[in-house]
Amino acid sequence: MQIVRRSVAPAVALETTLLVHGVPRSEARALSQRLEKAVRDGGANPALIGLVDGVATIGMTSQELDLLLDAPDVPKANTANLGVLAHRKSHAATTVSTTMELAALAGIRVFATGGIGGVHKGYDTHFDVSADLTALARFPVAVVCSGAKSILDISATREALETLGVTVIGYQTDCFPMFYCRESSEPVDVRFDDPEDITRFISHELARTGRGIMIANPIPADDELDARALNKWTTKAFAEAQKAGISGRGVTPFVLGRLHELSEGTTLRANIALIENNARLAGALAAALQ
Ligand code: PSU
Ligand code: MN
Repeated sequence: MQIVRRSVAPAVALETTLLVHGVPRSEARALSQRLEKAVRDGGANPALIGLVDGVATIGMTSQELDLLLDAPDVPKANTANLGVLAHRKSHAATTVSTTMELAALAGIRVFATGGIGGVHKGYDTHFDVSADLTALARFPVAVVCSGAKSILDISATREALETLGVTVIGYQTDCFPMFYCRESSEPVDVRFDDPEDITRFISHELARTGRGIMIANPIPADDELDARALNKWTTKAFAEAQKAGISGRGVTPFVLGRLHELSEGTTLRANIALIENNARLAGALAAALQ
């Protein structure tokens, strides 16, 4: 695989899937700029990761992001299809799983995103488990996120992280957050209140285990959504996905997109607020990790 590495330490990895598939096209450029600024405010350098004409690019330029945003049907790359898309010289947006893989390759130890993929609801009849979970067990990167997306089965996702041996740190919380909501009924493994303490821990732990760590940073209280309204929109979005025959990699982007529409932008605003908050914390952690 051809690799271009332009990241400058201390770097924070950012993913392209949330820009290309997670928000409306019209919002993506502004969001990428906000995230880059938040990482800088935290004291580090952003490194946007994606596949540009088949080249794994760590530290994409805004022109390269434009190529992806202007191209029709950019595929979503997880660990199963990243190599194939590189081989075919395709553009691709990297998910949490492949952003972790490429960040690890470039020696980047901190990554900021919104929410990881996990175990989808109804997995007993329709098995859909994100490659993000196994990536967390494989690549030594600390992923700062707001837990798992509320569209997932949160307790099954929490159990899967446990099975895979992924340490889940709660930043100033005892509770595993649920993306748009600060709390779920699931616990974290350990609570840390001080970013410098997290830095000291992850600096040894990533090296010791060679595995990833999840740092769960709840959505800011002012941006949190009402769980009941969210549930209503989520149920509707999933029913529509099923009716439209959406499956596999298409499910998450479809459901997130419909939530943004059904909620008239409420989930989109919350999504942007939580990612920005994660980018700021990730910036501070990466700066202190040096
Ligand atoms: N966080 C967001 N929006 C997103 C995602 C994360 O705020 O769109 C993306 C990430 O790229 C994550 C992917 O890896 O959703 C999960 O997709 P799947 O469920 O198909 O594994
Ligand atoms: Mn899936």
